[in-house]
Amino acid sequence: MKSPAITIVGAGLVGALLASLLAQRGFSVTVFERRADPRKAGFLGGRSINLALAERGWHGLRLAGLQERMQPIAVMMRGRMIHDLDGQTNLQRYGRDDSEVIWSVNRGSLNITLLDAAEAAGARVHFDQSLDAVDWNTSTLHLRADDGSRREHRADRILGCDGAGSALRAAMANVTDLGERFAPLGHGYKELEIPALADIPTENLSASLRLAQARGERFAMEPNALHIWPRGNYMCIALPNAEGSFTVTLFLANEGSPSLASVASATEVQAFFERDFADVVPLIPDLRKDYLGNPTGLLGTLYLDRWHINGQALLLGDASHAIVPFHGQGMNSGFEDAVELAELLEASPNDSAAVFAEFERRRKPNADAIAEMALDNYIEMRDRVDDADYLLMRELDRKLAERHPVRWMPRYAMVTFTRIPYSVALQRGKIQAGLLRKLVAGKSSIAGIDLAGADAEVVAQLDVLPAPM
Ligand code: FAD
Ligand code: 8R5
Repeated sequence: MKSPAITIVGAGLVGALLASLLAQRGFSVTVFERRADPRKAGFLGGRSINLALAERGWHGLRLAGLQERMQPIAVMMRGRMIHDLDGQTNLQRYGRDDSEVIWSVNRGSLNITLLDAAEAAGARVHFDQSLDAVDWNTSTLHLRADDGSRREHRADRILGCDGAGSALRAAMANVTDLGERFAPLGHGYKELEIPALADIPTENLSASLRLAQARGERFAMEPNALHIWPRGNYMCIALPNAEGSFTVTLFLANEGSPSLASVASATEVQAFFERDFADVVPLIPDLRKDYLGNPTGLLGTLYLDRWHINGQALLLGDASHAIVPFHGQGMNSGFEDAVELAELLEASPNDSAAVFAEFERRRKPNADAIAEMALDNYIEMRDRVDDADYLLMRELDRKLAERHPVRWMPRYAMVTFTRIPYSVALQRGKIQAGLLRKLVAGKSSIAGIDLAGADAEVVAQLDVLPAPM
Protein backbone atom coordinates (compact mmCIF):
# COMPACT_ATOMS: atom_id res chain seq x y z
CA MET A 1 0.00 0.00 0.00
CA LYS A 2 1.25 3.49 -0.84
CA SER A 3 2.07 5.51 2.29
CA PRO A 4 -0.21 8.53 2.74
CA ALA A 5 1.52 11.84 2.00
CA ILE A 6 1.69 14.61 4.60
CA THR A 7 3.14 18.10 4.16
CA ILE A 8 4.38 20.03 7.19
CA VAL A 9 4.99 23.78 7.12
CA GLY A 10 7.74 24.79 9.60
CA ALA A 11 10.61 22.68 10.93
CA GLY A 12 10.86 24.39 14.32
CA LEU A 13 10.47 22.35 17.46
CA VAL A 14 6.97 20.99 16.85
CA GLY A 15 7.28 20.52 13.07
CA ALA A 16 10.55 18.61 13.36
CA LEU A 17 9.23 16.31 16.11
CA LEU A 18 6.00 15.68 14.21
CA ALA A 19 7.96 14.88 11.03
CA SER A 20 9.86 12.19 12.97
CA LEU A 21 6.80 10.68 14.56
CA LEU A 22 4.88 10.52 11.27
CA ALA A 23 7.80 9.24 9.19
CA GLN A 24 8.33 6.50 11.82
CA ARG A 25 4.71 5.50 11.32
CA GLY A 26 5.15 5.03 7.60
CA PHE A 27 3.82 8.35 6.29
CA SER A 28 5.56 10.02 3.37
CA VAL A 29 6.55 13.34 4.99
CA THR A 30 7.67 16.54 3.24
CA VAL A 31 8.60 19.60 5.32
CA PHE A 32 9.12 23.20 4.19
CA GLU A 33 11.08 25.51 6.49
CA ARG A 34 11.63 29.23 5.94
CA ARG A 35 15.07 29.43 7.57
CA ALA A 36 18.35 27.97 6.34
CA ASP A 37 19.46 24.56 7.61
CA PRO A 38 20.77 25.27 11.14
CA ARG A 39 23.27 22.42 10.74
CA LYS A 40 24.91 24.38 7.93
CA ALA A 41 24.22 27.99 8.78
CA GLY A 42 25.70 28.00 12.29
CA PHE A 43 22.52 28.26 14.35
CA LEU A 44 24.67 27.65 17.41
CA GLY A 45 26.63 30.83 16.95
CA GLY A 46 25.37 34.03 18.51
CA ARG A 47 23.16 34.06 21.58
CA SER A 48 22.52 30.95 23.62
CA ILE A 49 18.81 30.55 24.07
CA ASN A 50 17.51 27.87 26.38
CA LEU A 51 14.18 26.29 27.14
CA ALA A 52 12.78 24.39 30.10
CA LEU A 53 11.90 20.83 29.15
CA ALA A 54 9.38 19.04 31.38
CA GLU A 55 7.70 15.61 31.35
CA ARG A 56 5.36 16.29 28.41
CA GLY A 57 8.32 17.36 26.31
CA TRP A 58 10.46 14.41 27.36
CA HIS A 59 7.62 12.06 26.46
CA GLY A 60 7.63 13.33 22.87
CA LEU A 61 11.42 13.04 22.69
CA ARG A 62 11.27 9.49 24.07
CA LEU A 63 8.79 8.42 21.38
CA ALA A 64 11.17 9.81 18.76
CA GLY A 65 14.04 7.87 20.39
CA LEU A 66 15.85 11.06 21.42
CA GLN A 67 15.95 11.01 25.20
CA GLU A 68 19.44 9.50 25.27
CA ARG A 69 20.77 12.20 22.94
CA MET A 70 19.29 15.13 24.87
CA GLN A 71 19.75 13.97 28.47
CA PRO A 72 23.55 14.46 28.61
CA ILE A 73 23.31 18.05 27.36
CA ALA A 74 20.38 19.08 29.57
CA VAL A 75 21.00 20.94 32.85
CA MET A 76 18.86 19.88 35.81
CA MET A 77 16.85 22.61 37.54
CA ARG A 78 15.71 21.35 40.94
CA GLY A 79 13.71 24.37 41.94
CA ARG A 80 13.35 28.11 42.00
CA MET A 81 16.25 30.05 43.41
CA ILE A 82 14.64 33.19 44.77
CA HIS A 83 16.87 36.27 44.91
CA ASP A 84 15.51 38.92 47.26
CA LEU A 85 16.31 42.63 47.12
CA ASP A 86 19.35 42.40 49.32
CA GLY A 87 20.85 39.50 47.39
CA GLN A 88 19.82 36.71 49.76
CA THR A 89 18.93 33.49 47.98
CA ASN A 90 16.63 30.64 48.87
CA LEU A 91 15.86 27.45 46.91
CA GLN A 92 12.22 26.33 46.63
CA ARG A 93 12.23 22.79 45.32
CA TYR A 94 9.81 22.01 42.49
CA GLY A 95 9.22 18.38 43.47
CA ARG A 96 9.75 15.78 46.13
CA ASP A 97 13.19 14.71 44.95
CA ASP A 98 15.46 14.73 41.88
CA SER A 99 12.96 12.71 39.87
CA GLU A 100 10.71 15.80 39.91
CA VAL A 101 12.76 18.51 38.23
CA ILE A 102 12.82 20.46 34.96
CA TRP A 103 15.68 20.62 32.46
CA SER A 104 17.30 23.51 30.65
CA VAL A 105 18.19 22.68 27.04
CA ASN A 106 19.68 24.74 24.23
CA ARG A 107 17.09 25.51 21.55
CA GLY A 108 19.61 25.18 18.71
CA SER A 109 20.88 21.77 19.84
CA LEU A 110 17.34 20.51 20.36
CA ASN A 111 16.21 21.69 16.93
CA ILE A 112 19.23 20.07 15.25
CA THR A 113 18.69 16.79 17.11
CA LEU A 114 15.03 16.78 16.01
CA LEU A 115 15.95 17.53 12.37
CA ASP A 116 18.56 14.74 12.28
CA ALA A 117 15.95 12.32 13.65
CA ALA A 118 13.26 13.44 11.19
CA GLU A 119 15.58 12.88 8.23
CA ALA A 120 16.84 9.58 9.61
CA ALA A 121 13.22 8.42 9.85
CA GLY A 122 12.73 9.29 6.17
CA ALA A 123 11.19 12.79 6.21
CA ARG A 124 12.36 15.16 3.45
CA VAL A 125 13.08 18.62 4.86
CA HIS A 126 13.46 21.55 2.45
CA PHE A 127 15.09 24.65 3.94
CA ASP A 128 14.94 28.24 2.71
CA GLN A 129 11.35 27.60 1.56
CA SER A 130 8.91 30.14 2.94
CA LEU A 131 5.19 29.56 2.58
CA ASP A 132 3.70 32.56 0.79
CA ALA A 133 0.16 31.52 -0.07
CA VAL A 134 -2.09 28.52 -0.59
CA ASP A 135 -4.38 27.87 -3.54
CA TRP A 136 -7.15 26.00 -1.73
CA ASN A 137 -8.96 24.96 -4.93
CA THR A 138 -6.00 22.94 -6.13
CA SER A 139 -4.48 22.36 -2.67
CA THR A 140 -1.19 23.90 -3.78
CA LEU A 141 1.40 25.57 -1.57
CA HIS A 142 3.23 28.56 -3.03
CA LEU A 143 6.73 28.75 -1.61
CA ARG A 144 9.54 31.23 -2.05
CA ALA A 145 13.30 31.05 -1.45
CA ASP A 146 15.51 33.90 -0.24
CA ASP A 147 16.83 34.52 -3.75
CA GLY A 148 13.25 35.12 -4.93
CA SER A 149 12.85 31.81 -6.75
CA ARG A 150 9.42 30.22 -6.46
CA ARG A 151 8.15 26.70 -6.13
CA GLU A 152 4.73 25.06 -6.01
CA HIS A 153 3.84 21.93 -4.11
CA ARG A 154 0.61 19.90 -4.29
CA ALA A 155 -0.38 18.93 -0.76
CA ASP A 156 -3.60 17.18 0.18
CA ARG A 157 -2.93 17.25 3.90
CA ILE A 158 -1.11 20.26 5.31
CA LEU A 159 0.02 20.53 8.92
CA GLY A 160 0.87 24.06 10.06
CA CYS A 161 3.78 24.12 12.53
CA ASP A 162 4.96 27.55 11.46
CA GLY A 163 4.79 29.22 14.84
CA ALA A 164 2.95 32.17 16.36
CA GLY A 165 3.12 34.25 13.16
CA SER A 166 1.85 31.33 11.05
CA ALA A 167 1.58 31.96 7.31
CA LEU A 168 -0.62 28.89 6.95
CA ARG A 169 -3.03 30.35 9.51
CA ALA A 170 -3.22 33.56 7.47
CA ALA A 171 -3.92 31.53 4.32
CA MET A 172 -6.65 29.56 6.11
CA ALA A 173 -8.19 32.77 7.43
CA ASN A 174 -8.61 33.93 3.81
CA VAL A 175 -11.17 31.20 3.22
CA THR A 176 -12.61 30.44 6.67
CA ASP A 177 -13.31 32.44 9.80
CA LEU A 178 -10.96 30.90 12.38
CA GLY A 179 -12.27 33.11 15.18
CA GLU A 180 -8.77 34.37 15.82
CA ARG A 181 -8.06 36.61 18.82
CA PHE A 182 -4.76 37.79 20.25
CA ALA A 183 -4.78 39.01 23.86
CA PRO A 184 -1.63 41.08 24.48
CA LEU A 185 -0.19 40.78 27.99
CA GLY A 186 0.91 44.38 28.19
CA HIS A 187 4.38 43.21 29.28
CA GLY A 188 7.38 42.36 27.11
CA TYR A 189 10.86 40.97 27.72
CA LYS A 190 14.56 41.56 27.18
CA GLU A 191 17.24 38.86 27.09
CA LEU A 192 20.60 39.41 28.79
CA GLU A 193 23.58 37.17 29.37
CA ILE A 194 25.58 36.07 32.40
CA PRO A 195 28.68 34.63 30.72
CA ALA A 196 30.50 31.52 31.92
CA LEU A 197 32.51 32.35 35.06
CA ALA A 198 35.81 32.31 33.13
CA ASP A 199 34.48 35.10 30.89
CA ILE A 200 33.44 37.52 33.66
CA PRO A 201 36.07 40.18 34.46
CA THR A 202 37.70 39.19 37.76
CA GLU A 203 37.32 42.69 39.18
CA ASN A 204 33.53 42.28 39.02
CA LEU A 205 33.59 39.21 41.27
CA SER A 206 33.22 38.72 45.01
CA ALA A 207 36.10 37.08 46.87
CA SER A 208 34.43 33.69 46.82
CA LEU A 209 33.61 33.88 43.10
CA ARG A 210 37.23 34.88 42.40
CA LEU A 211 38.32 31.69 44.11
CA ALA A 212 35.76 29.70 42.14
CA GLN A 213 37.05 31.29 38.93
CA ALA A 214 40.64 30.45 39.86
CA ARG A 215 39.59 26.85 40.53
CA GLY A 216 38.12 26.71 37.01
CA GLU A 217 34.46 26.44 38.03
CA ARG A 218 32.06 27.00 35.14
CA PHE A 219 29.05 28.79 36.66
CA ALA A 220 28.76 32.16 38.39
CA MET A 221 25.57 31.08 40.25
CA GLU A 222 24.00 27.80 41.33
CA PRO A 223 23.67 25.85 38.04
CA ASN A 224 20.91 23.46 39.07
CA ALA A 225 18.11 25.98 39.52
CA LEU A 226 15.81 28.34 37.68
CA HIS A 227 16.72 31.71 39.20
CA ILE A 228 13.98 34.26 39.91
CA TRP A 229 14.24 37.88 41.07
CA PRO A 230 10.57 38.58 41.98
CA ARG A 231 9.85 42.28 42.21
CA GLY A 232 6.07 42.62 42.38
CA ASN A 233 4.90 43.84 39.01
CA TYR A 234 7.98 42.57 37.13
CA MET A 235 10.83 40.08 37.47
CA CYS A 236 14.04 38.66 36.08
CA ILE A 237 14.65 34.96 35.59
CA ALA A 238 17.78 33.03 34.57
CA LEU A 239 18.21 29.54 33.12
CA PRO A 240 21.59 27.77 33.01
CA ASN A 241 23.33 26.78 29.77
CA ALA A 242 25.49 23.64 29.81
CA GLU A 243 28.69 25.52 28.96
CA GLY A 244 28.47 27.74 32.06
CA SER A 245 26.53 30.83 31.03
CA PHE A 246 22.97 31.80 32.00
CA THR A 247 20.32 33.38 29.81
CA VAL A 248 18.64 36.09 31.86
CA THR A 249 15.21 37.43 30.90
CA LEU A 250 13.69 40.61 32.28
CA PHE A 251 9.88 40.68 32.10
CA LEU A 252 8.47 44.18 32.43
CA ALA A 253 5.36 46.23 31.56
CA ASN A 254 5.43 47.98 28.20
CA GLU A 255 4.20 51.29 29.63
CA GLY A 256 4.12 53.02 33.02
CA SER A 257 6.83 53.15 35.65
CA PRO A 258 9.05 51.23 35.60
CA SER A 259 8.49 49.91 32.10
CA LEU A 260 10.22 49.09 28.86
CA ALA A 261 9.28 52.62 27.81
CA SER A 262 10.66 54.30 30.95
CA VAL A 263 13.86 52.24 31.15
CA ALA A 264 15.26 53.18 27.77
CA SER A 265 18.66 54.84 28.02
CA ALA A 266 21.98 53.34 29.15
CA THR A 267 21.81 55.40 32.37
CA GLU A 268 18.24 54.33 33.10
CA VAL A 269 19.09 50.68 32.51
CA GLN A 270 22.07 50.84 34.88
CA ALA A 271 20.12 52.66 37.59
CA PHE A 272 17.11 50.32 37.33
CA PHE A 273 19.25 47.19 37.62
CA GLU A 274 21.37 48.60 40.45
CA ARG A 275 18.22 49.41 42.39
CA ASP A 276 16.25 46.22 41.76
CA PHE A 277 18.70 43.50 40.73
CA ALA A 278 21.94 44.63 42.40
CA ASP A 279 23.34 41.15 43.04
CA VAL A 280 23.31 40.22 39.35
CA VAL A 281 24.66 43.47 37.86
CA PRO A 282 28.36 42.54 38.22
CA LEU A 283 27.63 39.20 36.53
CA ILE A 284 26.24 40.81 33.35
CA PRO A 285 29.26 42.64 31.91
CA ASP A 286 27.33 43.69 28.78
CA LEU A 287 24.16 44.75 30.60
CA ARG A 288 23.55 48.02 28.78
CA LYS A 289 24.67 46.67 25.41
CA ASP A 290 22.45 43.56 25.75
CA TYR A 291 19.46 45.58 26.90
CA LEU A 292 19.72 48.30 24.28
CA GLY A 293 20.89 46.01 21.46
CA ASN A 294 18.53 43.04 21.85
CA PRO A 295 15.00 43.26 20.46
CA THR A 296 12.07 43.51 22.87
CA GLY A 297 10.07 40.27 22.93
CA LEU A 298 6.29 40.45 22.62
CA LEU A 299 3.99 38.49 24.92
CA GLY A 300 0.36 37.49 24.67
CA THR A 301 -2.07 34.65 24.18
CA LEU A 302 -3.42 33.50 20.83
CA TYR A 303 -6.88 31.94 20.77
CA LEU A 304 -8.59 30.39 17.74
CA ASP A 305 -12.08 28.89 17.60
CA ARG A 306 -11.07 26.59 14.75
CA TRP A 307 -7.78 24.88 14.11
CA HIS A 308 -8.56 23.11 10.85
CA ILE A 309 -10.34 23.33 7.53
CA ASN A 310 -12.01 20.06 6.69
CA GLY A 311 -9.45 17.43 5.94
CA GLN A 312 -7.16 19.89 4.17
CA ALA A 313 -5.18 21.77 6.79
CA LEU A 314 -4.60 21.75 10.55
CA LEU A 315 -2.63 24.09 12.82
CA LEU A 316 -0.68 22.94 15.86
CA GLY A 317 1.86 24.24 18.36
CA ASP A 318 2.27 28.02 18.59
CA ALA A 319 0.46 28.45 15.25
CA SER A 320 -2.84 27.58 16.95
CA HIS A 321 -2.23 28.38 20.64
CA ALA A 322 0.75 30.62 21.42
CA ILE A 323 0.81 31.35 25.15
CA VAL A 324 2.71 33.49 27.64
CA PRO A 325 5.94 31.83 28.82
CA PHE A 326 5.44 31.75 32.57
CA HIS A 327 4.79 28.04 33.00
CA GLY A 328 7.53 27.03 30.56
CA GLN A 329 4.96 24.94 28.65
CA GLY A 330 4.86 26.38 25.10
CA MET A 331 7.13 23.75 23.59
CA ASN A 332 5.99 21.10 26.04
CA SER A 333 2.35 21.54 25.01
CA GLY A 334 3.35 21.65 21.34
CA PHE A 335 5.16 18.31 21.71
CA GLU A 336 2.03 16.89 23.31
CA ASP A 337 0.08 18.08 20.24
CA ALA A 338 2.54 16.32 17.94
CA VAL A 339 2.26 13.02 19.85
CA GLU A 340 -1.53 13.11 19.96
CA LEU A 341 -1.82 13.93 16.25
CA ALA A 342 0.65 11.20 15.21
CA GLU A 343 -1.34 8.66 17.21
CA LEU A 344 -4.67 9.76 15.73
CA LEU A 345 -3.30 9.73 12.17
CA GLU A 346 -1.75 6.32 12.68
CA ALA A 347 -5.12 4.96 13.77
CA SER A 348 -7.01 6.50 10.79
CA PRO A 349 -4.42 7.28 8.12
CA ASN A 350 -6.97 7.91 5.39
CA ASP A 351 -9.53 10.03 7.21
CA SER A 352 -7.83 13.34 7.86
CA ALA A 353 -11.15 15.20 8.16
CA ALA A 354 -12.18 13.04 11.11
CA VAL A 355 -8.68 13.10 12.61
CA PHE A 356 -8.38 16.90 12.43
CA ALA A 357 -11.79 17.38 14.03
CA GLU A 358 -11.01 14.87 16.78
CA PHE A 359 -7.60 16.47 17.38
CA GLU A 360 -9.21 19.86 17.89
CA ARG A 361 -11.90 18.39 20.12
CA ARG A 362 -9.31 16.75 22.38
CA ARG A 363 -6.61 19.41 22.41
CA LYS A 364 -8.49 22.72 22.49
CA PRO A 365 -9.66 22.42 26.12
CA ASN A 366 -6.11 21.56 27.12
CA ALA A 367 -4.65 24.47 25.15
CA ASP A 368 -7.12 26.84 26.82
CA ALA A 369 -6.24 25.42 30.25
CA ILE A 370 -2.47 25.82 29.91
CA ALA A 371 -2.98 29.32 28.49
CA GLU A 372 -4.84 30.25 31.69
CA MET A 373 -2.37 28.55 34.03
CA ALA A 374 0.58 30.23 32.27
CA LEU A 375 -1.01 33.64 32.92
CA ASP A 376 -1.56 32.71 36.60
CA ASN A 377 2.05 31.66 37.00
CA TYR A 378 3.31 35.15 36.10
CA ILE A 379 1.63 36.57 39.19
CA GLU A 380 2.93 33.69 41.27
CA MET A 381 6.53 34.06 40.06
CA ARG A 382 6.81 37.82 40.16
CA ASP A 383 4.75 38.60 43.25
CA ARG A 384 3.81 35.65 45.42
CA VAL A 385 6.87 33.41 45.78
CA ASP A 386 8.36 35.45 48.60
CA ASP A 387 5.27 36.15 50.64
CA ALA A 388 4.39 34.59 53.95
CA ASP A 389 0.83 33.39 53.26
CA TYR A 390 1.94 31.97 49.92
CA LEU A 391 4.72 30.05 51.66
CA LEU A 392 2.26 28.67 54.20
CA MET A 393 -0.12 27.57 51.41
CA ARG A 394 2.79 25.97 49.59
CA GLU A 395 3.82 24.08 52.73
CA LEU A 396 0.27 22.84 53.26
CA ASP A 397 -0.04 21.93 49.57
CA ARG A 398 3.01 19.69 49.90
CA LYS A 399 1.85 18.29 53.24
CA LEU A 400 -1.56 17.31 51.81
CA ALA A 401 0.16 15.68 48.83
CA GLU A 402 2.14 13.55 51.29
CA ARG A 403 -0.97 12.63 53.26
CA HIS A 404 -3.07 11.88 50.15
CA PRO A 405 -0.72 10.66 47.44
CA VAL A 406 -3.57 9.25 45.33
CA ARG A 407 -5.82 12.31 45.54
CA TRP A 408 -3.79 15.46 46.01
CA MET A 409 -1.03 16.75 43.77
CA PRO A 410 0.18 20.36 43.65
CA ARG A 411 -0.98 21.95 40.38
CA TYR A 412 2.58 22.80 39.38
CA ALA A 413 3.45 19.10 39.70
CA MET A 414 0.45 17.95 37.61
CA VAL A 415 1.44 20.34 34.83
CA THR A 416 5.16 19.74 34.98
CA PHE A 417 5.83 16.17 36.08
CA THR A 418 2.87 14.25 34.64
CA ARG A 419 0.85 13.98 31.44
CA ILE A 420 -2.47 14.46 33.23
CA PRO A 421 -4.49 16.58 30.76
CA TYR A 422 -3.99 20.30 31.39
CA SER A 423 -7.76 20.75 31.67
CA VAL A 424 -7.85 18.23 34.52
CA ALA A 425 -4.90 19.93 36.23
CA LEU A 426 -6.72 23.26 36.00
CA GLN A 427 -9.97 21.88 37.37
CA ARG A 428 -8.40 19.87 40.23
CA GLY A 429 -6.13 22.85 40.94
CA LYS A 430 -9.18 25.02 41.53
CA ILE A 431 -10.60 22.61 44.09
CA GLN A 432 -7.24 22.33 45.84
CA ALA A 433 -6.69 26.11 45.86
CA GLY A 434 -10.16 26.62 47.38
CA LEU A 435 -9.37 24.19 50.17
CA LEU A 436 -5.93 25.67 50.78
CA ARG A 437 -7.33 29.19 51.02
CA LYS A 438 -9.96 28.07 53.51
CA LEU A 439 -7.50 26.11 55.64
CA VAL A 440 -4.86 28.84 55.92
CA ALA A 441 -7.28 31.73 56.48
CA GLY A 442 -6.20 33.54 59.63
CA LYS A 443 -3.39 31.04 60.28
CA SER A 444 0.29 31.87 60.52
CA SER A 445 1.78 28.40 60.74
CA ILE A 446 0.99 24.84 59.80
CA ALA A 447 0.80 23.93 63.49
CA GLY A 448 -2.46 25.85 63.83
CA ILE A 449 -4.21 23.97 61.01
CA ASP A 450 -6.68 21.16 61.66
CA LEU A 451 -5.14 18.47 59.44
CA ALA A 452 -7.64 15.75 60.40
CA GLY A 453 -10.48 18.07 59.34
CA ALA A 454 -8.58 18.80 56.13
CA ASP A 455 -8.24 15.08 55.41
CA ALA A 456 -12.00 14.62 55.42
CA GLU A 457 -12.50 17.52 53.03
CA VAL A 458 -9.82 16.19 50.67
CA VAL A 459 -11.51 12.80 50.48
CA ALA A 460 -14.92 14.42 49.98
CA GLN A 461 -13.83 16.84 47.26
CA LEU A 462 -11.14 15.06 45.25
CA ASP A 463 -11.46 11.77 43.35
CA VAL A 464 -8.53 9.46 42.98
CA LEU A 465 -6.04 10.94 40.47
CA PRO A 466 -5.88 9.45 36.98
CA ALA A 467 -3.42 6.54 36.79
CA PRO A 468 0.20 7.65 36.32
CA MET A 469 0.97 7.94 32.61
P1 FAD B 1 8.50 27.50 16.40
O1 FAD B 1 9.47 26.77 17.24
O2 FAD B 1 8.46 28.98 16.45
O3 FAD B 1 8.77 27.04 14.90
C1 FAD B 1 8.12 27.60 13.79
C2 FAD B 1 8.97 27.30 12.56
O4 FAD B 1 8.24 27.67 11.40
C3 FAD B 1 10.26 28.09 12.55
O5 FAD B 1 11.33 27.24 12.28
C4 FAD B 1 10.04 29.11 11.46
O6 FAD B 1 11.23 29.49 10.80
C5 FAD B 1 9.10 28.38 10.54
N1 FAD B 1 8.28 29.26 9.72
C6 FAD B 1 7.67 30.42 10.10
N2 FAD B 1 7.01 30.95 9.06
C7 FAD B 1 7.19 30.12 8.02
C8 FAD B 1 6.77 30.15 6.66
N3 FAD B 1 6.01 31.16 6.18
N4 FAD B 1 7.12 29.13 5.84
C9 FAD B 1 7.90 28.11 6.30
N5 FAD B 1 8.34 28.05 7.57
C10 FAD B 1 7.99 29.04 8.42
N6 FAD B 1 8.49 26.71 25.82
C11 FAD B 1 8.67 25.79 26.80
O7 FAD B 1 7.98 24.76 26.83
N7 FAD B 1 9.61 25.98 27.77
C12 FAD B 1 10.41 27.09 27.79
O8 FAD B 1 11.22 27.26 28.69
C13 FAD B 1 10.27 28.04 26.76
N8 FAD B 1 11.09 29.11 26.71
C14 FAD B 1 11.00 29.97 25.65
C15 FAD B 1 11.92 31.00 25.54
C16 FAD B 1 11.84 31.92 24.50
C17 FAD B 1 12.86 33.04 24.40
C18 FAD B 1 10.77 31.82 23.58
C19 FAD B 1 10.63 32.84 22.47
C20 FAD B 1 9.85 30.79 23.68
C21 FAD B 1 9.96 29.84 24.71
N9 FAD B 1 9.09 28.75 24.80
C22 FAD B 1 9.26 27.82 25.78
C23 FAD B 1 8.02 28.57 23.83
C24 FAD B 1 8.48 27.68 22.68
O9 FAD B 1 9.63 28.22 22.08
C25 FAD B 1 7.39 27.54 21.64
O10 FAD B 1 6.17 27.21 22.24
C26 FAD B 1 7.76 26.47 20.63
O11 FAD B 1 8.97 26.79 19.98
C27 FAD B 1 6.64 26.30 19.62
O12 FAD B 1 7.06 25.43 18.61
P2 FAD B 1 6.51 25.60 17.14
O13 FAD B 1 7.22 24.56 16.35
O14 FAD B 1 5.04 25.64 17.16
O15 FAD B 1 7.01 27.04 16.68
N1 8R5 C 1 10.07 32.17 27.45
C1 8R5 C 1 10.00 28.55 32.43
C2 8R5 C 1 8.92 28.04 34.32
C3 8R5 C 1 8.15 28.09 35.60
C4 8R5 C 1 9.08 28.50 36.70
C5 8R5 C 1 8.47 28.55 38.08
C6 8R5 C 1 8.96 30.43 33.50
C7 8R5 C 1 11.87 33.41 28.29
C8 8R5 C 1 10.57 34.24 26.47
CL1 8R5 C 1 9.12 32.89 32.50
C9 8R5 C 1 9.44 31.22 32.47
C10 8R5 C 1 9.24 29.09 33.48
O1 8R5 C 1 7.26 28.56 38.23
O2 8R5 C 1 9.29 28.60 39.02
N2 8R5 C 1 9.45 26.92 33.82
O3 8R5 C 1 10.10 27.22 32.66
C11 8R5 C 1 10.48 29.33 31.40
C12 8R5 C 1 10.19 30.69 31.40
O4 8R5 C 1 10.57 31.58 30.46
C13 8R5 C 1 11.27 31.19 29.27
C14 8R5 C 1 12.71 30.87 29.49
C15 8R5 C 1 11.07 32.30 28.30
C16 8R5 C 1 9.81 33.13 26.54
C17 8R5 C 1 11.61 34.39 27.34
